[in-house]
Amino acid sequence: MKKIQIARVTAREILDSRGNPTIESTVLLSDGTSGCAAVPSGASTGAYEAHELRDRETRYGGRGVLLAVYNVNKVISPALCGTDAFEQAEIDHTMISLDGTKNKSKLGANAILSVSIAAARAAAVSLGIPLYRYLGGHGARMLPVPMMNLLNGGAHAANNVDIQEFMVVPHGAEQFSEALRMGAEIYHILGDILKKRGLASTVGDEGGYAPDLKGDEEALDLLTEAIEKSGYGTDRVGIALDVAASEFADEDQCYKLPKSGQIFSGEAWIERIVKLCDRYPILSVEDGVGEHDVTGWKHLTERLGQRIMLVGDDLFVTNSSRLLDGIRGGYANTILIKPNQIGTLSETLEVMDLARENGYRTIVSHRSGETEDTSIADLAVAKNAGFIKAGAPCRGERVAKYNRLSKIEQSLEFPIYAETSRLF
Ligand code: 2PG
Ligand code: MG
Repeated sequence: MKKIQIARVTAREILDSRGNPTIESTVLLSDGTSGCAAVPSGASTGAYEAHELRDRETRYGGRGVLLAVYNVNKVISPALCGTDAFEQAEIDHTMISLDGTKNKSKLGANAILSVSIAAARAAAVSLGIPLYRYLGGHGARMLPVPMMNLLNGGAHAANNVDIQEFMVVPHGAEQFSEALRMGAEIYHILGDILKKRGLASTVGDEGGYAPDLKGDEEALDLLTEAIEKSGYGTDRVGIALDVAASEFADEDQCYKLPKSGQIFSGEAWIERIVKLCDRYPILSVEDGVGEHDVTGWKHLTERLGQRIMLVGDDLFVTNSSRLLDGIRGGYANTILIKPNQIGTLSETLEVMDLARENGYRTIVSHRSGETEDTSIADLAVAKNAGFIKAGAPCRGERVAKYNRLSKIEQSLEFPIYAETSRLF
């Protein structure tokens, strides 16, 4: 059989869902097939994430990505030309060594990841199979439980709410498409409740409503009311929070909420989270404490680790060595998976395997600045991740991921919906 090789890689600057530039790359193979991928961008980024290369000059207020585009066209493309298209590890390692830095700051993690995913897509197209099948083989048939962000706060909305994300989790559905319907119905019921109370029903970066509220409890009351009104009940639909506490944890591990102005000691802050989990049907808390607060993470895990998913986002940044610290230190029990935090597909797959081997759950995640790229949907199915968070069932760049999952579910002969109801 003739070897199929990478013939050329090209990149371009496109716009993301916030109107900021980002990079899209196309990998062309020697058999004439090609694959394309675009990279998202975060607002509440972790300190240990791989480097997103920006031009830092006047265009787009310094956010242009022409340097990253240049790196793909002039540095990565010649280096990958002739590489076997099906050797994803070799493709990724060539780019990692070409970059040579620890955090991919020379070529840019955005440049490298766009090529890494585009190469996998091209290989799948060349074989005539979907991306999830190419990445996950025949064992890939589990649809993830969607965590849908219905109320936006923190760095994602210009309102007075400090917690970044209030999500509904329809884990008691029979199948993914039913979970999607449940989430969308609850979204509209919540919109009606907000309008009736004279609260704003305009949306934030991830498509969730972003009204001014009296506090986090009001957000949780509203969400619980919408779940109850939908008729599905809180035994089939739970709540997940992304506190994004790294945004407001200070060096002494005090928590100073930027919008409400409240200040908590580390201990009082954990007590507050435990109370919220006791009072509301919360099943998952992401970044409940800050990324540097290892003591806080250990306490939180001792208090809640047996009954709540404690998710490390800024804490682990999709990085195997940081996850290993958590496994050895006994903190958190779930990892958020964002490919652009680490910068290649191979490293993303590796950390997902490490999590599974050590009993950590995985949630594949979008970024707050997204594109219409749907590769995270395929990734979630490929690795039987169990969960995906891709925002509200609103805004094209969010629903693109959910619609892709519905399509995958329809095309599978024996799809299964992550059977989490037994776990909660
Ligand atoms: C998060 C993400 C996605 P951002 O904190 O989990 O919801 O936000 O992309 O801004 O880091
Ligand atoms: Mg987060």
